[in-house]
Amino acid sequence: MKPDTSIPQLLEQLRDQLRHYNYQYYVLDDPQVPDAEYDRVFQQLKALEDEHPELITAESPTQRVGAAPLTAFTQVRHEMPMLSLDNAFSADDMYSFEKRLHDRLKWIEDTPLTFACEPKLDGIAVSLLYEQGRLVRGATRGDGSTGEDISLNVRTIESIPLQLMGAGYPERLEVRGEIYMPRRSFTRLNEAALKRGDKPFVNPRNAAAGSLRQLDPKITAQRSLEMCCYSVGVVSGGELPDNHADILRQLATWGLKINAEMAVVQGAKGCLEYYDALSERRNQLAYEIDGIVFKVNDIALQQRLGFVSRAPRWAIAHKFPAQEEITQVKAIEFQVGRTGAITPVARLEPVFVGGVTVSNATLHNMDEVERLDVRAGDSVIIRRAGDVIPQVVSVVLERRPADAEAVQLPATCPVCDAEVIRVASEAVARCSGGLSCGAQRKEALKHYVSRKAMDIDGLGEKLIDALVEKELVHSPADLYQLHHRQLASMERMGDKSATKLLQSIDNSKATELANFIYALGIREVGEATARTLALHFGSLEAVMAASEEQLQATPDIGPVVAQYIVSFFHQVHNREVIDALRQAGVHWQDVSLDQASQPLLGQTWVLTGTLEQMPRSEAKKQLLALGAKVAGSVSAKTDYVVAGPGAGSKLQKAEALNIPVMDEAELMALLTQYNE
Ligand code: JCF
Repeated sequence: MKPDTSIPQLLEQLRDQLRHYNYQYYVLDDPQVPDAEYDRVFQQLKALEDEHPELITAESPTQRVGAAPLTAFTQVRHEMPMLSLDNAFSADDMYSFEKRLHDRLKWIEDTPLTFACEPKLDGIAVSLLYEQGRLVRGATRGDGSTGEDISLNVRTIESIPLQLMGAGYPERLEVRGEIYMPRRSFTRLNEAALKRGDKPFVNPRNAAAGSLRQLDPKITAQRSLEMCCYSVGVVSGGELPDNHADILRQLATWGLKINAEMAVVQGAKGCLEYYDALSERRNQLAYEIDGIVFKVNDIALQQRLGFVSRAPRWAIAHKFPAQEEITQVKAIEFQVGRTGAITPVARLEPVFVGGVTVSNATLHNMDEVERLDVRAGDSVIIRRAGDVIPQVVSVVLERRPADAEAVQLPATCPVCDAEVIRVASEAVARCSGGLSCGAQRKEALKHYVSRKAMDIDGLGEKLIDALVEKELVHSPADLYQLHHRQLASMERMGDKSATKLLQSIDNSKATELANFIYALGIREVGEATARTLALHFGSLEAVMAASEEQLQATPDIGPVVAQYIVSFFHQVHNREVIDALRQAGVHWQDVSLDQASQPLLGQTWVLTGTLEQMPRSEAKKQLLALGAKVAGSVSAKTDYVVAGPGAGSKLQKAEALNIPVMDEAELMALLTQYNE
């Protein structure tokens, strides 16, 4: 401490520094110092405040959490009502909106109106009141006139400044915006809830609402909420710019978070272009949005336009197609997969949701059916967000028919009548019929012909179903015995397509060991494991002869998979099918030992961040020696990313592309294993 710095001054310096770091991190999404630096300054401030408790202020960054739980929320009357928005659902609605504005304003200029646009966040509308730059109150919108005082909860949200930055803010300033939960935080929260056996939140909006409605601010503090500001309410003792976009930019200079996608466009045409561009990126945003808000940018024009009932005439929300819809469950059926897994599926009254018509939704397993307590006849909420498969999120219990019965796992397979077995430790129930079960045979065949397996073109699902049902095909080996006449007589098959199909069945005879192993459909043996087996053992005979111990000695194969492999080859039926396939002419080249010593052949790796146990060049050399390619940037072609401390954009990209990431310890373990 410099001798001329007083304690109060030093305290304020530390607080300002923390506010600045916080602003960079939470508002700009652009941290400039490591977390450790923030923690250091925070601890320094905390220690100094502990020595001088009389100098603690409510705006100190140390004061965000720690308040005692409330017993109830108090009501807050909004000085200016918090409005809702009119909706538009089509381009036509947007042109009508523009026309209404032109008519009312008697707009005769030949330039279109200017609009401010931003994504409409799916969260909870709140009001923040700043007096002399200090946050004095946070309130929910409630019914627009009266909300609840959630001051203690909003104070825990790091993107909400307790003290405005800079200068020039009005003496009283009410800022309005949306508190929301970013997708990542939502996923993390629900994963944790499921792990504890708690009920997950249905969507990020409910999670945000539930987190804000906590009487104990310590719970809110753990929920990673954010706030984005979109307008002002009460403003006194100061001036703001004369247009909406500049007002928001002004708020940003005071440390308030505004939406990074905010833009200014001309006319309904410009609005629609913005809408289309953002629709494309909707699923890549860090948060969920349900549309775009367009506002007449000029505040003087907004004032001339005024309000109708509860909504401003000068704004509109152009909604995206809904991602949640309500529909009815017609039935709950059980499907049998390739490995016998019995999956409950909800057959739905078709419903348009998330841009497609959905008529089925998987219920995953009986645990999920029990968790949801979903029954035939129920009204359910279906959600299809992004490209994710449709989910049943909840049952609307008040609409349940009186006679709806709870779903039971069938005792026998719905296809082959064999016993259904549910291992206590597993969520999945299985048909014990094996390949005597028609459903498993069909699925095994579909897998066998699939592109990454034997790649037989022209053998679609329907045709396989028909071939199995007509008993023309029992096992993959039967495919190679099919005659032109049999194929041509199948529904929707002609002379030509039969010839083509026979040709591609014939072509599939020349294959590779890894493809063949994968095509066998051994439980848990995917493409990568099949390749590992091929490269490590070199021949099918060697794989078939391998013990569980030998299998486990190869990378990526644990005790469970090893057991599946051994038991697969142990079954007489499977050995017979393999023999028959080879008899029919299916063949491949064994993998030479040279290649076998290159288990990473064909894989692309990326190293990023700092490695501490060996120089990056050495790690690269070893990976190359094992047959991998080592690339400098992450792309969809990357197989693995090794990330050390300080990894940045490459790691982010890998996560975005769902590429497996390992740390240095995992890499070392892998290298050791291969080099033994
Ligand atoms: O992001 C939102 N949910 C959002 C809601 C954005 C806005 O600009 C809004 C709003 C509700 C009312 N503007 C108004 C006037």
